[in-house]
Amino acid sequence: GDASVVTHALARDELTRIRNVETEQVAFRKGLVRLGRICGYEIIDGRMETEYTEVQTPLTTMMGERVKGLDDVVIVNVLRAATPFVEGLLKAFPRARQGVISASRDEEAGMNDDGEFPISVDYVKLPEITEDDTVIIADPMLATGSTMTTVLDYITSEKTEPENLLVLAAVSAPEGIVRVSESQSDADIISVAIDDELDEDGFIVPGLGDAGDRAFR
Ligand code: HSX
Repeated sequence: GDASVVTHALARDELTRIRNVETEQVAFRKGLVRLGRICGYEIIDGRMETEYTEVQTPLTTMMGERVKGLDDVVIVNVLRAATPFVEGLLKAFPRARQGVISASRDEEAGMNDDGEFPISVDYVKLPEITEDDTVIIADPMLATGSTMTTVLDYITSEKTEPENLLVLAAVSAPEGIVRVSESQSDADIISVAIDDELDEDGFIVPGLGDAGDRAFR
């Protein structure tokens, strides 16, 4: 898979606002929702096809255009930070089926020598995936990539391979992009920004802090 950034100016605008340490909980959450919606529109614009179809207006008939594949979308919510991000994505994909995976880093254990965290997975509920599906795994942060590679293992162990497998993040670290690309060649990574580095605690720098805490605490 490849890695790309969302180039829409509004995506950069929203991300800059939620990076700001002054942005409090409600504004942070709303910003993540808006960012999710913009990312959804960008996925539609960049990756989905349209088809021409006749439409009857009140005055005449004409050729209109519809987006194909909007009924074949699965959004996977990586609890908990992704919840507002997914709420935004659902505005772009209102008929998407949803999966939920509760996966989190064992922060106590810390990073191992390979820069990886142990991941605990507490709950997994996925809809059936078909070969026509575009599966979007949403998590605002891709740091070491430990969480996402674990989540991807659950998706790729399903019996059917989806047509498109997308990892969507707001902010990624180069380390996480490398880890996901090396372990999951089928997944394309889409991120609003790719930041500089990880600190010794595995936090993205400059980043936006802990997205889950900023949205929910
Ligand atoms: C945060 O850490 C995010 O929401 C992700 O779920 C996770 C990313 O860290 P990593 O596993 O990529 O290091 O809770």
